[in-house]
Amino acid sequence: MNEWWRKSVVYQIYPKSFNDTTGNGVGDLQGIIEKLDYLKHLGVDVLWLTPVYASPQKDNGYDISDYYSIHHEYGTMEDFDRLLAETHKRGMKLIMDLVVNHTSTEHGWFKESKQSKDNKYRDFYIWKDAVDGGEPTNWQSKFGGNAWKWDEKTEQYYLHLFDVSQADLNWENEELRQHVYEMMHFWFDKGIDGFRLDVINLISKNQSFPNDDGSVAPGDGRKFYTDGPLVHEYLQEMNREVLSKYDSMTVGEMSSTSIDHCIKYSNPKRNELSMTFNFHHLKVDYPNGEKWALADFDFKALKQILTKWQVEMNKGGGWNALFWCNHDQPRVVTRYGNDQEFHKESAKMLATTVHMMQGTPYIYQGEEFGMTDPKFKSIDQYRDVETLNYYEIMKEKGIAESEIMAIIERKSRDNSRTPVQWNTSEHAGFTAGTPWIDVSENYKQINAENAVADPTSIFYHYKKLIELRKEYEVLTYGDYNLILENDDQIFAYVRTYQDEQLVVVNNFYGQEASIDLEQVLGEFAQSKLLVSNYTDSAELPELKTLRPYESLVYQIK
Ligand code: TEU
Repeated sequence: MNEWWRKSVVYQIYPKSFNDTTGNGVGDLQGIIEKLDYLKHLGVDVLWLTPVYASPQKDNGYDISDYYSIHHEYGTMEDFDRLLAETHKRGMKLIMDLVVNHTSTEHGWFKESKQSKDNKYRDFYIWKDAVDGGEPTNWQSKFGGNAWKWDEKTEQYYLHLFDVSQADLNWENEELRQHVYEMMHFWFDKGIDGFRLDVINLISKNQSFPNDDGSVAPGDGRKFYTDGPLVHEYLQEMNREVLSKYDSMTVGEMSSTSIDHCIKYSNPKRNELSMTFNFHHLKVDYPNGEKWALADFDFKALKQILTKWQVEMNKGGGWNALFWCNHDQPRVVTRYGNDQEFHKESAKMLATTVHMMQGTPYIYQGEEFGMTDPKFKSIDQYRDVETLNYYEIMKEKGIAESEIMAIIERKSRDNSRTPVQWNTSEHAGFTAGTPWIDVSENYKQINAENAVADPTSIFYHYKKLIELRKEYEVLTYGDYNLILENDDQIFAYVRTYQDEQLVVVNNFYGQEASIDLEQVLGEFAQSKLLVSNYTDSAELPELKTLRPYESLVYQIK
C-alpha cells in the first residue's frame, strides 16, 4: 500500500463559515469550488469537509438527519459531485466527515425508533427504563446536563452523549452497523478519498451501564464508553467490510483517549484506521481538567505531552494527526501565541512547531493567514449550542456575568467558526448578505488577499512548511528527540532519519531567550537554515539568542 496520507497535508473546511455565493449568509459548496485554486496555491493535498449532509443544524451538521443528501443551504448533490471532480482535477483529494456515534433525532431511524418499543428501529438507539424513578445513570452530556432524555410516549430514556437532539446509535445492533457500512460505500463509490470519523472511540458502551462514582468529576461517565469494550472489533469489521476495499485515508477523532489505544487504532497491522486525533495538548490551559475556567497554558506540560505522543506513537507503529486548530478549538495564535504585537512571528512559530513533527499535519481554514479569536463581547453574538448551554449552567452556578463572558470569550467553539476573512470588502468578502455569525473586526488587516500579496506573510510560511514535508523524508520517517527539555521558553527537538538530521528551535514567548546548541548537539560540521520567521536569522554556529517567538529549522550534515 502506498500510504500517500503519511506525506500529505490536510486542510479542514467548515463549510458554513467558508465562502457564501448565494447571499444567504451561510457558506456553500459552490463557495468552496471558487476557492480551490487558492487552496492549490497553498499546496495542501487533502481537503476535509466537516458534515455537509442534511441536518437541522443544531450542532452545525454534526446532527445528521439524512446521510444520503446534502444540506439544502450548502447546495445539491450535483454541487457536491462537481466539488469532488474539481478537487480531483487539481490533484487534491477530498475526505468527508463520518458522524456515526449519533444521529439527529430528526433522522428517519430515530423517528421510527421512538414510535414504539417494538418498532423495527427501536434497537438502533440506546433506550433504557427509568431507575428509581429517574435517569438510568448519572452520566453527564458533553454539552452539559444529564445524558439521558425521557420520552413520554414510550416511557423510556434515550442516551445522548452530546446535545439532546443527537441520539447515540446502538453499535451492538448488527443491522445498524450494516447500514453504516452501506452508506460509507455510497460515498466511496462517488470517489471520495476517505473519512474523518467523529468521536469514533465512543461508539462502544459498557453494556451494564453503571453509575459513575465521580472519581474524576461528578457524573463523568467517560470511562464507561471511551475506547469501550468492542470499539476495536467494530473498527476492524468496518475496515474489512469497507475501508480495505478502497485506497483511502481515515482519521479517527478520539475523545479523552490514550496512547495505547491510539496505537491500536492506527497501527496498519491491526487494520483499523490510518491515524488519530487526540486532544491532550489542547487541555494544558484547562485548570484541573475543566474547560470552562481560565488559566495560562502550561508550557512544560505542552512540551511533555507532544513529546510523549511523538515518541510513543512512533515506537508502537501508530500515526499522529498533527494540529492546533479545528472547529471546536479557539484560534491557536490567540491561545498559545500573541495575536497583537507578535501576530506574524508567533503564528509562524506555532506552525513550525507542529509541522516539523512526525504525523500528518492539518490546517484549519484561516489558520494559514493567522485568523484570531474574535473576542465577542455579547452573548447574542454566540451561536454554538455548547457555549449557550454553558452560559446557562455557569449562570445557575452563580458565576458573575462578567466572569462568564470572559471565560466564553476564550473558550467558545465559536472562536474558530467566524467567517473566513477573504479580503477588505464588507463582511470580509465572505457573503453579500448578513453572515450567520459576526465577522471578526480585524478582517481589514488579517485576510487572505493581503496574505497572498505579501511574500513575508504567514500564508507563505505555511506554504514553505508544506514544501519541506515533500522534500525531506526525515519529516515523515525520522525519529523525534526533545532537547533543552527543562528550558522555560524554548521548545526544541531533533528529527533524525538515516543521514538526514533537522533541528527545530522555537521560542514560545515574547521575551528573548539565550540558547547554546553546541553544548547539546556537539559540534556540527555543516548546517543550513531551512525556514525561519525573521528575515535575518543566524546560521546555527552563530545562534546564541532567540528573539521573541523566533523559530528556526536547520538541516545538519
Ligand atoms: O467533537 C467531539 C468532542 O468531544 C469535542 O471536541 C467537543 O466539541 C468538545 O469536547 C466540547 O468541549 C465532535 C465534533 O468535532 C464537534 O463539533 C461535535 O459537536 C461533536 O463531536 C458531536 O458530534
